[in-house]
Order: sequence, then C-alpha cells, then structure tokens
Amino acid sequence: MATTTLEPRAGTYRRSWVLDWLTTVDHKKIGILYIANSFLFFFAAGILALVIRTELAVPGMQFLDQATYNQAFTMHGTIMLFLFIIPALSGFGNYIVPLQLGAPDMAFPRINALSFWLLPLGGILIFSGYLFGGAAAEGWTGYSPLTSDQYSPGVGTDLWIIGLTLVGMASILGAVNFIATIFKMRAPGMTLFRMPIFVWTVLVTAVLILLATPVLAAGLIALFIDRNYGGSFFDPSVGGNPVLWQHIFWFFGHPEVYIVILPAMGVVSEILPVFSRKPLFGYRAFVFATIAIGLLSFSVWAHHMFTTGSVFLPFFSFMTALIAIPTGIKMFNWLATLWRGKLMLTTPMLFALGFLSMFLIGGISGVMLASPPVDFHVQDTYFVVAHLHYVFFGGSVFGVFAATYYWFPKMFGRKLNEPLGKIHFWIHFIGFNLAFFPMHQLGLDGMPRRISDYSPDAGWNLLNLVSTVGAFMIAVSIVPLLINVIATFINGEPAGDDPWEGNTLEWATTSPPPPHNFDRLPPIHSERPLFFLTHGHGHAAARPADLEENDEDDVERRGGAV
Ligand code: HEM
Ligand SMILES: [Cu+2]
Repeated sequence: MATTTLEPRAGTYRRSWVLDWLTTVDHKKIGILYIANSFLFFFAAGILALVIRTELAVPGMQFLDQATYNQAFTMHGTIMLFLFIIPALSGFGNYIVPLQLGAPDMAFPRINALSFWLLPLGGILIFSGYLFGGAAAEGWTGYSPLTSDQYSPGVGTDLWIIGLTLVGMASILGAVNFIATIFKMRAPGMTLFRMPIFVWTVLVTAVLILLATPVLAAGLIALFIDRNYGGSFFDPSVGGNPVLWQHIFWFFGHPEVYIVILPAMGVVSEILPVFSRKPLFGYRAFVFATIAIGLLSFSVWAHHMFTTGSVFLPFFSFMTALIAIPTGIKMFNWLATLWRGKLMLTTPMLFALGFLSMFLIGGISGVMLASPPVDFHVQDTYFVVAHLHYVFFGGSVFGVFAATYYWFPKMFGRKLNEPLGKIHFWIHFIGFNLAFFPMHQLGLDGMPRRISDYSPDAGWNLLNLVSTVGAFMIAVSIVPLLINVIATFINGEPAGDDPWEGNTLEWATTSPPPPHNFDRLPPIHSERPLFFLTHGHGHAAARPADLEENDEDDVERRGGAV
C-alpha cells in the first residue's frame, strides 16, 4: 500500500519496543507476556523445589532451618499454582482463543492488559515477604489457626494475602473477558458446537473461575481483617471457626484443580487429533463431559476435609467418585482418537501422550483418596504430595509444554527444533517419574508432608535420594528447552502458516498473525474448518480459490458436522 498522509514519517514518531510491550492491548502480545511471566515464576518456584529436595535428599538438617523450610514449600506451592500454571494456561487462552474463533481480539483489550499486569504485581508482593522478615509459611492452603497473628506475626502472611487477592482479581477479570469473547466475538459460521475443544475448556474454566475465585478473595479479605483489625471469622476464642476457613478455601480450591486441568485437557484434545490424522472421537461427548466436570467440581470440596470430623463423608466421597465418569469418557475418547490413527510422534504429541499416562496415574491415586478409609490413612503424607504432582505436573504442566511446542511456530513463525524437543521430553519424563513415583511408597510408609527432616532409621532414605535425583533431572531437562528457544529465535526453521496441518482457524492466518489476525477467513461448516479446506478439495495450495466453493452439502458428504 502506498504511504498516505496518515502514516507517521520515519523518525518523527517511533515508539520504542519496550514501551510498545508495556502498553500493548493486543491479545497476542498479552498472551506472550502471560506465558513469559509464568515461565519466570516457574523457574523461581522450581529453584525452591530443588532447595526442598536437596534438604530432604538425606536425613539431617543440611542448610535450611525449619522456618525457612516452611517458607520454601509455601512459596513453592503458591507460586507454582497461582503464578505459573493458571497464568500460563490463561496466556495460551489469550493468544489462541480469539484466533480459533476467527475474532480480531479479545472483547475488552484494555481489561485484558490490566489482568495481566496485576499478576507480576501480586507475585512480587507474595515473594517480597522474603525481604521483610520471612515469607508466608503456612502452606499454600493457609489453614487457620496457623495464619493467625498469634502463630504468624510477620508481615509475610499479609503480603501473601494481598498478593493472592490481586492475582485472584486478575483471574476474575480474565474470566469475564474470555466469556464475553467466546459468546460475542465468534466469526460468522462459528456456532458453539463448532468451537474447538480448547475454546470449550477455556469457557468452562472461565465460569469456574467466576464462581470460585471470588469466594477465595472474600476468605482472604476476612483473614486480613482477622489479622489486622481484630476480626473474629476464624478465631474460636472470640467466636470464630477455623474449619470455616477450610470450607471457604476448598470451595475455591477444588474447582481450582479443574481450573488448571481443563485447559490442559483442551490443549491435548487439539494435539491428539492433529498428530493422529483423525478427528477427535466424540466431540459432543467431550463437550458435555467438560461441562459435567465443571458442575460436579462444586459438590466435592469437602473431600479435602474428611479428617476434620465435621463433614458428611458418604456424600462427598460419592460425588468425588462420580467425577471419574466424565473423566473416564474423556480418557476413552482420547484413546479412541489414537486408535488406528497415523501417529506422528512430534514433541507436542509426546507431551500430550505423557499427559495421558501421567494424568491417569494421578487420577487413580485420586480415586483412592476419595475413599475416606484410605484418606484417613494417608492424609498429610507424601502419598498426597505424589498425587498432587501427578495431576498438576504430570497433567497440567505437561499440557503447558505440549502447548508451547505446538503453538510456538504460530507465535513466532519458527518451529522449535525437534531433536532437542525430544531430548527435553525424555529427560523430563524419566526425571518426573523418579522424583514423584517413590513418594507414593514414602506416603504409604508414613512419611508426613511438610517436614524438613526425618529419622535415618525410618526406612525412607533410599526413596528420598531417588526422588531428589529425579528432581535434578527435571531441572536438567529445562536446559535443552532453553537452548532450543534461543537457537530457534536466532536461526529456526521457518514455520509457514500451517506447519502441522492443523484443523482449527489459528492455522489459517500467517505465523505470526497480523495485528488484526485475519485478512480473510475460510468458511466454517464444522469444528475442523481447515481440514475441510485442505482435504475437501485436494491440497493446501488450492486454498484461497477454494474459499467460496466449500459448500455445506460437500462437507456433509464427507462426514463433517454442519
Ligand atoms: C521440579 C519439580 C518439582 C519438585 C521437585 C517438587 C517437589 C515438591 C515437594 C518435595 C513438595 C513437598 C514439600 C513438603 O511437603 O515438605 C512439594 C509440594 C508442593 N508442590 Fe511441588 N514440586 C515440583 C513441581 C511442582 C509443580 C509444577 C507444581 C504445580 C503446578 C507443584 C505444586 C506443589 C504444591 C501445591 C505443593 C504443596 C505445598 C504445600 O504443602 O503447601 N510442584 N513439591
Ligand atoms: Cu479436590
């Protein structure tokens, strides 16, 4: 296009790229900011994990004292969940959802920027406890009365409360934005039942956030009032009730585990069909299973409170077991998608398959824990630590890595190196299982969680050492990832628009997409618009000319949902 008078002349008005990123309201840049910020926090929380594992490698106190150990696991858990995994998945949601819907941006771009910037602010506040006499040290669950001003007089706990409240606000604003975008910004033809599964999972997640996170925020504010203004919500000596905190926390905390797993399930549901060269088996069943998991997740919170003696065990146990049904449907559909597919073991596919197997193990220990007699036995032991890492790490984090390798070419126009990616995967996968599988046995043998030392005669020495070796393998596996990202930025293989032969709309635009996302959109007659574009009429090269001819009858004949 010829230069018009409206275009600034070179040199007169040129914003620096730093200012550009600081002030951006483009969902793609915000998505990248989210992801980059999440990985920084991941490294910080990962270093804390190594500190924890080093202390526990052998019996005896090596280099931490009890107080710093408590801070380490509290910060590790809090940062991993609230500043790594939730924001990382929101980041991919931010980048990908508008593209998959054929939309030019999120519904509220400025609110989008605000929800991002609240995150580093909240994270820094949470961490800054270390500078002011010690970070919060009550565990990521912040149980009363540990959080009372009597037991935790330092300002670290207040900073944790304020930081988490800001992070919660970020989440809530983000959820509103996703819901508005998904209901209001879809391209013509993109009906709800043609939306990619990833969008569905982001939608259900956003609803969960909207219902659950304000409850946590209210609880945190109540706790702040208790600590600083003589409130009595949770203090029994003045008529409060510490178990009330647990109800509030887990009414949020259980849906929260689905907030971090559903989008990862969505990622995997995008990747498996592409690299099996088959459609997702049972699209609608998948959508309804996602909604069912979302609904059920609000009826099971007290399975975290079996041993308090104040909840009705059969109800919460039964409801928890029920969740295995929609989850089982998903597992079945994923396997049926792979069945007789033309499997291509690319790095994103390896991480997606890793997700399936690791999440399955976490699901099985979850069903075990849903049974009160088992839970009475192993609660607050390393069995729970094993379970939660198989779900959060083997599930959600594997999903984040799968998404990273899958969508990196779209975001930066270059493909990550495959051999390096595979090295990353295998060291990661083996290290993960070495680190966390032995914890099941440690838990069954009675090793409590949240202890900084143990007796050399307890019989836990070998398994702890193995676990620490595994933790360091995980850390080592990050090295090829970092090399890969840097090398790809310098000299990566150009990706083209559609390097994986994807099915969904993000692959219909350039890599990276232009600021407004699409110059033209293909017709949308199914949940796989690109598949019908490329396969409906022969080959990809014919695309632009085919755009208008791809009529509904044609698609229906080929088995597409119209
Ligand atoms: C290098 C990888 C990791 C290692 C070696 C590791 C290790 C550990 C260990 C040993 C504990 C128990 C500490 C104790 O109870 O004394 C722990 C707790 C925890 N971890 Fe990890 N972890 C890793 C990654 C993750 C990830 C990716 C997540 C979540 C996304 C996560 C979430 C948690 C949570 C929520 C707790 C509970 C904290 C608490 O008790 O308050 N961890 N981790
Ligand atoms: Cu739960």
